[in-house]
Amino acid sequence: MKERLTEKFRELYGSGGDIRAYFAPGRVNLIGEHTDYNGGHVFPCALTIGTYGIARTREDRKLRFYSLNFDQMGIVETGLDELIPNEVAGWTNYPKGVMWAFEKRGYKLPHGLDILIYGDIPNGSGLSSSASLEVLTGLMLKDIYGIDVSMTEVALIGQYSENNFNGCNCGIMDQFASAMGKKDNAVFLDTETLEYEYAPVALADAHIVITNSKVKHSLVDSAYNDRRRESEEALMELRRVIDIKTLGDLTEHEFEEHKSAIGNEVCRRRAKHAVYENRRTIRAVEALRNNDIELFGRLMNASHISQRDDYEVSCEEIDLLVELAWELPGVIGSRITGGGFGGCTVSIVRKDTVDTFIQTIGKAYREKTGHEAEFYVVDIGDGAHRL
Ligand code: GAF
Repeated sequence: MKERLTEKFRELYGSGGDIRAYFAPGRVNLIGEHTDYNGGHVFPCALTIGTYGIARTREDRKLRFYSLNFDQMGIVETGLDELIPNEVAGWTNYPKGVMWAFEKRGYKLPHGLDILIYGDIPNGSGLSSSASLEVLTGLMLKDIYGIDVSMTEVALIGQYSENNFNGCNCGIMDQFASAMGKKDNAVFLDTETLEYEYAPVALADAHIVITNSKVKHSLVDSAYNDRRRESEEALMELRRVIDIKTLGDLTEHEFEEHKSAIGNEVCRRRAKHAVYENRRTIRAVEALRNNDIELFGRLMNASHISQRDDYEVSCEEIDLLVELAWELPGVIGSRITGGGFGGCTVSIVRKDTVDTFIQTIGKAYREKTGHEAEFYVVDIGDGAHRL
């Protein structure tokens, strides 16, 4: 891939100079959904698909971007002194946002860049193509300009740019997984303290399978931001009766004891999900460490129900995929993964039933929705790195 992209880079921008190549992965979250902006835990892993970037510095302050995923846009030209979000600029708002965020944090970007991007994460699948592009850009700037910034900070800068430049109030999970992922491991992250541990995902006779619904409902970002606001409203009300910093501080029991302080029924359900999902995630990691994969699967199923009924981030197509999976022998657990409102499910499936899983679900889903689902048997890869 590196050679092919470097050749394309030379074709576009000419040869010579110090041309560098980078990769930042997408992620799949195993459990711990919508907990990362509620002070809870998450358990994602980095994928082997993601975003590739080739870059070379320029002598002036110009920026030139080209994406093989958006050939029709051609070379997009802008400059380091023009870092403002702009609808026409499409995908380039993500790397521009990261550059803006670096400068905001006081890291000077002394000169411009020529950049070529290629991503192999399916569009709109919810497997974090934008977070991987942000982390890729952060790593590129860190390496090319020799900026002394940790990869955790690169993740935080990516999140900051997404929140403040691109208008989605996401948590830290996606950028963190892309920056800090580790081959064959999931990252058990406390999103309040940013303390994390790697947990080996050795499933013996099972695979992680992602099913792409190929559906993405509109208004995803605004619905996501609404969920965040509703959770925060619930937190404010709970704080009047119990001394907590985040919803992640609460046990299920404490929540049940104090939930009547939340006046609005919808906000109460949002908070319930955040509290219970956090506890499920902690239990699920413990189950994995004890090789109790059946319990891990049951917690995944409960996570789905909670997102469907209390957090309301699922949709018909995703519920169908999950319910079809639950009916099949050999499926240990299945749930919606990522931000929601379409995108993907994640399932743990016994190796000898993976083919049946793909055929049976693919066929039933096609018959009922007219959509062609896609399936990926997951390899867990490393976090962002130079190639
Ligand atoms: C999206 C967000 F970007 C993450 O921060 C996280 O909140 C996730 O949805 C839901 O768990 O991927």
